[in-house]
Amino acid sequence: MKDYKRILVSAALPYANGPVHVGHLAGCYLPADIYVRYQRARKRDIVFVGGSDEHGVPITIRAMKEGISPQEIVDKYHSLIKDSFARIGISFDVYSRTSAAIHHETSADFFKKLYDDGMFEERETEQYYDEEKETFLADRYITGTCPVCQNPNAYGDQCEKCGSSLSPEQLINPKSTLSHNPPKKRKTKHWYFPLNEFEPFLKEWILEGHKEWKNNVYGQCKSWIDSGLQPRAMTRDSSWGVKVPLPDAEGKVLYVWFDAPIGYISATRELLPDTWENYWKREDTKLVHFIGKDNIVFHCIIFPAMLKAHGDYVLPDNVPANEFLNLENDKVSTSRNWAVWLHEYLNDFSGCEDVLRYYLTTIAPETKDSDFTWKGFQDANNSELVSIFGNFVNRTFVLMHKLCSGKVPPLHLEAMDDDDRNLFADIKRAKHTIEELLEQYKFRDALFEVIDLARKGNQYMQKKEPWIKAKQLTDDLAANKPGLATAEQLSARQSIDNCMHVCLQLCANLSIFINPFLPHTAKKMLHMMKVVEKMLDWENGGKEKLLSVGYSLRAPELLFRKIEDAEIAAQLEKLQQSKNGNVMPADATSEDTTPSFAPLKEEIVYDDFAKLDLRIGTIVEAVKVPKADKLLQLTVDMGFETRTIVSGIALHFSPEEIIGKQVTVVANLAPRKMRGIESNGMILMAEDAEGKLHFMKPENVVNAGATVS
Ligand code: B3M
Ligand code: ZN
Repeated sequence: MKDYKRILVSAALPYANGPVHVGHLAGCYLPADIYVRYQRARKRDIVFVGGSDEHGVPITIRAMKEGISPQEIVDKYHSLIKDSFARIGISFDVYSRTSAAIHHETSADFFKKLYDDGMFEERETEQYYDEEKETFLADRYITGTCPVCQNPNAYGDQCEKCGSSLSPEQLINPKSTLSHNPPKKRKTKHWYFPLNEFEPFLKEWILEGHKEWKNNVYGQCKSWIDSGLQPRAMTRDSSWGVKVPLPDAEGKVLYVWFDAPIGYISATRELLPDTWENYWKREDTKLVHFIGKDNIVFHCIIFPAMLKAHGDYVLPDNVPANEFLNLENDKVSTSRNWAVWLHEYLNDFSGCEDVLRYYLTTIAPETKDSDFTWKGFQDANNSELVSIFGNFVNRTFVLMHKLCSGKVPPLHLEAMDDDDRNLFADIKRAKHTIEELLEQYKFRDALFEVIDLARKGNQYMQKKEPWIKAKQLTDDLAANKPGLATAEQLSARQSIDNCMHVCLQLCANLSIFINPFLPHTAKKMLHMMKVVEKMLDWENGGKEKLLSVGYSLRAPELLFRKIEDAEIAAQLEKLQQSKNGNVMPADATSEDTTPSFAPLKEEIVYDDFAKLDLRIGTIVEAVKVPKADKLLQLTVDMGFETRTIVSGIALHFSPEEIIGKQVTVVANLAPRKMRGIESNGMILMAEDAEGKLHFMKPENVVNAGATVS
């Protein structure tokens, strides 16, 4: 391992076109924060940079749709995101933004340097243009009929129906999704970065030099490199972004993935105007990028190639990217509002910041996709945080006040037994294990070690039962038994003292170990122990004498509260409303969307399937449900009867356009009241990658009431 003098940590810059959700948090912000807090506690020279990504097509489109300027969009979300990060305790040293002047300057200079070095190739190509909206169109913003399967809603890059990958030229009757007019071809000039020329370097540097990177990261890099690298355009036609710093570049801006990673450099400059170069240009800096898996290619291939081309900068030592976090067995979808938004969580569970940090770390998608469930969240809180960690700390403090008048009792060396010594040894061992795991970016396992140590504390106390010994002493006193062996009483007293002493030193150690993960909790513990923050220095971990004998401590305060079933039910209900079509206005799609698929639900047997009664019905009437903009009240002819079904599709279809359509109905679903209307059944829909809904209907018209099996 290299001997590094300083560490620079970055966390991906979130697009400022929507709030952040728990998937983002688990994917990169929490692991980055845990790593940084741990390194800070070790007194390492470390800087943690972040900021909002405020350029790119999704932001301009969003602004156009809302009829406001891109700046207004990013202002709104930048503050919201920054504030949410602060509240959950992501301890950035600087949280900047790519619309900042310093970033425009930094990224334009970077581009100019590469340009002056003759790095770019200028190419003229023809691209689709929307004349009404006066903008070039990214492939995704053109739709038309698929030449392969005739699907009328294929995208310019892919047909979601037959899976063919397409280019806009192949679409029949292409239309702009912005104006719905046919787009026109226009000549345009762009600057291409010759990624292909960096292939030998990347092969050597990653495939040979970084075999220690996580399997998912290394694997993705390898498959990219193996499939051959192409020159990539590093500029776009747009009025929103960093202007291309060349005289003949009117209307051109830097490609968002060119300037965004440079945002890490700009943020460091903003924080340390005089010394930022130490962190970027000295070989003894360890640069670590925390990101989600959809950003791997940009951080492991494109940005390093840019840094290499520039020549002055260090390259990342590691990019510990995480996989995705799903939600209640379904992929997170911002357009469908299938997400747990961080700012909403913080409002709904005020004071429970660390509970989310805890749960997300225990289910972190470190090696494969994982699943957030509200039940899992509740269990993690109630049966781990409350019952193990909180319980141990609370019992220790309560008993210390009851049995030792609130003061740290002495440790009677002559009365120490194996249990006492073993627990001290466990503390020391845990420290080393946690350290090793954190250095290897294994946050989930490291947190497990901390909880396990608290569990050992509980077992120790349970075995020692100081309360029984205390009762013995009081009983003796009350009975005023003369002639009782004093030695026994002395031994009872010593056993109580030793147990409470050891437990208190364990509490102090636990506060040090839990601090990187649950900083709010560590702070509460400091307060209870009446010690200063300095005690949390990592080097104090493993010590046996953190709290001095005779020192009086504060009364206990509960670290965690129980989370009630009703709170969980309320969250599930909120999510369910999204299923019913409560679509989030934020179109928080990223520019380079990799299609991802919902994970398979758990296996069922035929009998489970056979319980479903699926029927074909015909919609005969449809009206909007008053005061519920997502709901339509449908009257469906089921052949054997006519039913009312409430469906959350009002944002996708107008009542007129669906009358007469055949649909598939779950006919034996128990009735449910929605907005006071009883809904008898459910209409099946398919959802495409853009979150658009499609009816599931028979290929040819069949009689209403026909069974589906
Ligand atoms: N904004 C994409 C994303 O949020 C992008 C990351 C930039 S990191 C330099 O997933
Ligand atoms: Zn197709």
